[in-house]
Amino acid sequence: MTPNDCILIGAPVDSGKRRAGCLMGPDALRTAGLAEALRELGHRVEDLGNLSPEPYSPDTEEGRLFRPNETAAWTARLRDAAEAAMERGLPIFLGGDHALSLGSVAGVARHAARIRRPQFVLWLDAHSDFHTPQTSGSGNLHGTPLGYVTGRSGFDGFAEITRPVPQENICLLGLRSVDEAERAALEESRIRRHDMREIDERGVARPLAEFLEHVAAQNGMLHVSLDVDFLDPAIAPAVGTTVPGGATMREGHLVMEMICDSRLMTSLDLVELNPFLDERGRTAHLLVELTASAMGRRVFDRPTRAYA
Ligand code: 5AB
Ligand code: MN
Ligand code: MN
Ligand code: MN
Repeated sequence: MTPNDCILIGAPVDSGKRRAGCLMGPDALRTAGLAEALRELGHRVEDLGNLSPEPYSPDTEEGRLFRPNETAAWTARLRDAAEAAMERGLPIFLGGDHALSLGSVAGVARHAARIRRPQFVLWLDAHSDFHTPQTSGSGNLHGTPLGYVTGRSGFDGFAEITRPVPQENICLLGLRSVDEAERAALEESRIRRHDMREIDERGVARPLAEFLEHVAAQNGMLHVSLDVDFLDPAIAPAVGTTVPGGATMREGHLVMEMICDSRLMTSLDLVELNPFLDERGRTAHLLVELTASAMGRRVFDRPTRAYA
């Protein structure tokens, strides 16, 4: 793989849901050897350390939404950090809960618009995260990033989305927990979606290959957002929102290896790791291994990439 300038951006966002602990994620990923694994693959690595949110008025904890001011402040900071990092290399956002993707995706989409290339998003997650603050039943904003970046309304107090990601440029893979309001909105949308049943029937490679070919055909930028709960909780226990029946170890690696072969990935989120719930660091280590697969670790080079 051609060496990349990897820019590690610690984003200890913990305001996207009520169960605390994701703020320890960036340091767990560092401790598990993320930078070393990337350097071993020949990449240059710069670690920007941990960001903090822009100044904000403290949340009152009284409303239906959980900590909207804090998440809006993170969104503004991360959007600018993402846009700036895209100028210099391949940003890897070390989460932090999935609310960080309101900012990371908004920022990379702005960069793509500026250089006049289409932005695509691959969402690896048990959940569809397509709520708006109004449709969310929990009030937890980690369930809303795709609603925000596609330009759905209702995100009062959040930076305005000037470059929405087109629905047809988004692919959800791994779904097995979708709320009724999300299902209705998804069915009216052009978002591509593949649930675990489809993965059982067709394997993970075919739906993913279809999407990657679509991205390549349009010379797109590809943001990959990896939520720990994409993986089965038996192999990745360190997450607050476990849903049984997730991707296996090999399905996870295959996805990342195919992303690597496609050479399309231009930015990456590693989100929802809650080290407080981990078992001897195994989930953090798995995320490092998966990132290595996406960034060039392999046994043999493959002569072909046909998954039809
Ligand atoms: B995650 C749920 N849909 O809105 C909600 O982990 C779960 O970033 C959201 O995918 C899960 O609270 C958000 C029930
Ligand atoms: Mn999830
Ligand atoms: Mn998620
Ligand atoms: Mn989760």
